[in-house]
Amino acid sequence: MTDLLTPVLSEQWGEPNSWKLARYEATGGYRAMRTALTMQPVDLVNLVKDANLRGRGGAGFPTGMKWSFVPQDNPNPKYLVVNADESEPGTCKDIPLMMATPHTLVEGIIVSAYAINCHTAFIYCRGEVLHVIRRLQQAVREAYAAGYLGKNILGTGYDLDIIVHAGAGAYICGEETALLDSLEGRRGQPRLRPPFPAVAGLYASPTVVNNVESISSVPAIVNHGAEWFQSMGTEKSKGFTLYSLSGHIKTPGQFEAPMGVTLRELIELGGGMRDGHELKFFTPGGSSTPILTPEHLDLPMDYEGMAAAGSMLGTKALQIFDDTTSVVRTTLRFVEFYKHESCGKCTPCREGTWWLVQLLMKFEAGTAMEGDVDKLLDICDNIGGRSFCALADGAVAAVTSAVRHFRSEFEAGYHTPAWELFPYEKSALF
Ligand code: L3W
Repeated sequence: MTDLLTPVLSEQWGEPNSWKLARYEATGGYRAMRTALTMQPVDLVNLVKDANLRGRGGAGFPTGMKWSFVPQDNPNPKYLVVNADESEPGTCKDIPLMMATPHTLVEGIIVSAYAINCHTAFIYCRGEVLHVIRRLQQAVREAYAAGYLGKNILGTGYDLDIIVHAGAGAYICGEETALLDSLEGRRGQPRLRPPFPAVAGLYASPTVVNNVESISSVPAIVNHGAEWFQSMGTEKSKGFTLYSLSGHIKTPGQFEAPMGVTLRELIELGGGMRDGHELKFFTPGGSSTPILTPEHLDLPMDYEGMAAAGSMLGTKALQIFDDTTSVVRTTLRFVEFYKHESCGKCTPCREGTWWLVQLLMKFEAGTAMEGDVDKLLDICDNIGGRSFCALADGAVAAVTSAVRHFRSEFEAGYHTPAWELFPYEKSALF
């Protein structure tokens, strides 16, 4: 099975001192930067477009196309902001990447910033992960000392500063416009789009916001070319990516594989389901992506495969739940998260997630009333697509997909508590 793995980003993970500059350079690091700085920025944009790298932060928007939206005739400074605010339940790929090989990200930033004519880049990292922030700061310091950042990088005349910014621990700041508000010093709340950040973002200037994994994938594309990247993956979803497996499998962790592997293959890579139990449902890409069931085990885990199944690839964070799990309880836990993290700016999200939690608690306690499943769906109808950003849609996706696949389990909540049907001790994660 391990021949399925394509370790590019994760190749050096677990090696001694993988986070240090000397080790990174000894394994070919900063070669892409040297090549890129001899190229025309527009050629770099075209290279990433040709590779068809799609954003790894959840939406899968083509990275090169986003870069090409930056209006170069705008006199304002151009900014690059790395979204390192990883906080979606289940999502856990960017933090290991930044801990193990922060220089991959720093090198990716230098190449990407040069491509869009940017001289100030930010890494917006969630504030709770102090160890990650320290590691990033150390890598940035090393890069300055080596002449890879600052004025006149390697004598090319190109200047770039990187600022590592610690957020204050709000999930909403993973939404790109809320992140920009937070970076500007305001309370992190989403803005209406358009204008998209690529046109008017940080300080109303053109700003590219990309996820950590997207930017970190750029040096390998520069080193090996668009064709090499295109040789991996499926027709419309190219390249390698980090799949994160958690939950009821034997060896959870990160698995870097081509786009389009199946969940069956990933579960095998993760050592299989825990003994004596079967898959009941899973999230393909974090709690915002509609849950899927064993009938979807053999679908390609790519953007198209997941969309065809009525879900999304999202952040490729697969949370695996076996037959001991109450889908009602899981849905409640997910929605409690969204309720807690709702920024409160728009009513459907602020009030709607609160109502969903109230009702789901009744299902969990076995005190829901006949017809409450329809009420649940009705509340979802009044939230979905009516909020400022995708946060509330995430809550709705969790509920509607759970009811679609397991309606009878919700109806059992009219008379039986979830903890009687699915005792905690049996479903405990280890
Ligand atoms: C210029 C246009 N730019 C779209 C850009 C847009 C954004 C990207 C995707 O995220 C998922 C969901 C959440 N001109 C453009 C354009 N763009 N049209 O493309 O945009 P969109 O609207 O498809 O998705 P979205 O609402 O930004 C939805 C997840 O992303 N999410 C992401 C969190 C990521 C992190 C992280 O990276 N650490 O936390 C947040 O909502 O769950 O699955 O850049 O500007 N015509």
